[in-house]
Amino acid sequence: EIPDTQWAQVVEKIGGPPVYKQIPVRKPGPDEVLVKMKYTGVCHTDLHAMNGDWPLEVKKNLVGGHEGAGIVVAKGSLAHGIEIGDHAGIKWLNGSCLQCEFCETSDEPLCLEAQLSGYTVDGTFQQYTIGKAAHVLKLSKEIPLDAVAPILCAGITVYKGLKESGVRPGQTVAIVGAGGGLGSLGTQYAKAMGLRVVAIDGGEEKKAMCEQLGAEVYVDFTKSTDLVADVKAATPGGLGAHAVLLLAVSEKPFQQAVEYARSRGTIIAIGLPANAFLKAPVFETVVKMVTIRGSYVGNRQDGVEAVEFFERGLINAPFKTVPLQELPEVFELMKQGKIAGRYVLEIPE
Ligand code: 8ID
Ligand code: ZN
Repeated sequence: EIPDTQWAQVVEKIGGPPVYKQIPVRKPGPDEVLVKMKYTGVCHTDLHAMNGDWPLEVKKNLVGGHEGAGIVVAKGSLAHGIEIGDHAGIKWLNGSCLQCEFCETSDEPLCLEAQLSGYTVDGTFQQYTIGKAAHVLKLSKEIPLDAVAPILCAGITVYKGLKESGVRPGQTVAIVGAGGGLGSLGTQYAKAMGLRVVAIDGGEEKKAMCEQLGAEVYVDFTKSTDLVADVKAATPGGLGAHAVLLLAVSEKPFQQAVEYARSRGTIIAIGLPANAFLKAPVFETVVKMVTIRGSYVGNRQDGVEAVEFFERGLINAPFKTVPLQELPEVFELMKQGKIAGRYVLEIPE
């Protein structure tokens, strides 16, 4: 029995805070499923959405959240490949048209009709979330729903970013923002892929976490007096990083990465600080033959692969669990840059 109303965190005005209140439970359309949420991660994107940081319009009265794991409780007549009772993940990409050139060539995130969980459609900060059947990620019942939640955005995104960078086993990746949600998972995926990690972030708690997760060197951007030199010194031969994953919510690193990238290296922009620009010295970019590219979540198969790494026990990033009611407090800590790893919200029964 699915109730008519449910608890949700609703952003009623730009800047928030979200309001914990009762709202209706929607019925799934023909090509949709209804997932009873058990756990959801809190991504910095949810804070950007609440604050209206980006040049992309946010749904009014938004229920945020886009890394949710739960159980399918209802489905439409055209929802194939997933059944009531299956465990399922809701991702940032809630749906896409499935017939444009991007969808046809496995670039669903680039679909012009893409629907985004917790941004253009209601997301996972509620008891019952709707997703397009073609895009929900079916999860085996052995997978713990709390630990897998952050994989559904953060994990997929960093895994895809590492693939896009073209780095090979044995090479070095500098992870900027390594102590955050994406960064902690990025370090684990990099290790699992046979890469060497230089972690860049601030503070002792994040240092301890990054080292425990397998980073070879931690460079503290709040303490270093010459970050470029410190990062280069941490790479083999002092030549710089083969790849740089930019995950920080700060513009500075986006302008600095070329300086510690190795010649022929690749810089992957993933973090989305508000009103920020990528700026690079033309001279160094040219004579070092550096590649700079963006990477945006992942396609459906990237999701399957990212979860496979997790299922094989290769990904163990720390997370803290608090009830859905405490989302405003989590956002406050996130604003202050005080979260090492990820927060996961437990959804009430
Ligand atoms: O598909 C995508 N491209 C995608 C997917 C998911 C998330 C992009 N994102 C974006 C988010 O919207 C956000 O802008 O990635 C960014 C990081 O998300 P997150 O990991 O969820 O944020 P966090 O947990 O707050 O971690 C950010 C870390 O950056 C560090 C902070 O200390 C924190 O640990 N940091 C900052 I702020 N400035 C830094 C600097 N100058 C820095 N680390 C190193 N150098
Ligand atoms: Zn996210």
